[in-house]
Amino acid sequence: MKLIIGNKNYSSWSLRAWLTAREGGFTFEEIRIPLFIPGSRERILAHSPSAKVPCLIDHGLAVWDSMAINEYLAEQNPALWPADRAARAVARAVSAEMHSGFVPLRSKMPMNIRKDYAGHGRSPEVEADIARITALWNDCRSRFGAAGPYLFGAFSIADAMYAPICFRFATYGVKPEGQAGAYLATMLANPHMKAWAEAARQESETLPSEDLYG
Ligand SMILES: N[C@@H](CCC(=O)N[C@@H](CS)C(=O)NCC(=O)O)C(=O)O
Repeated sequence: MKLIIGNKNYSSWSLRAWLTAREGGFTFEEIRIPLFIPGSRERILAHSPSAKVPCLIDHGLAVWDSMAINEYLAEQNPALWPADRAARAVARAVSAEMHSGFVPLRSKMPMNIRKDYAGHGRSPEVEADIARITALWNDCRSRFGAAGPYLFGAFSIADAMYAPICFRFATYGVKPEGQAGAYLATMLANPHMKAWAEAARQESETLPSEDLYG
């Protein structure tokens, strides 16, 4: 298996698939293609028909888009979704909500692990996204999280989908209230998350379009 990803500092969609693959116990070769520099698009297109990362290659089969990759991995390791039907339905709902939503937060607070942008990006629309994510995390933790520290107890794809939000909250100094705060700490202490962040700090490329606040 090969996983094509972008810059670890910036590529939030890449993190969502990479973390699922790591937590799911998969062995894979990581191919990192720095984004938005001359030749990036051609290099990505050599693997990914959408010209975007992440893309998984398994025995010659290309699977692109973070959710499609995560579902593909879950078919091989069903423990990546909660076992309980109701919990699984909610896990899929919150994952889909992340995949298709939170546009204000994603545009005003792009993932940028190396930076300290505490206090930046807090438009009313972003505040609404933060409130919704906090409520959603608290709801998942209180209804489904009893068996462990993650949204649905054990690690699931829902956690992978919100992993870049955790790095954003660290960068932009967002401190969610209630169980959501403890959940954020759990995610930031996850060994795979720490390894990803450490690799992001070692990267040399900078993208001025993403370094919004200096
Ligand atoms: N919906 C896609 C989004 C993928 C995406 O937008 N990836 C960005 C990097 S995080 C990308 O490849 N950008 C390169 C480009 O647009 O040229 C997913 O979930 O994987």
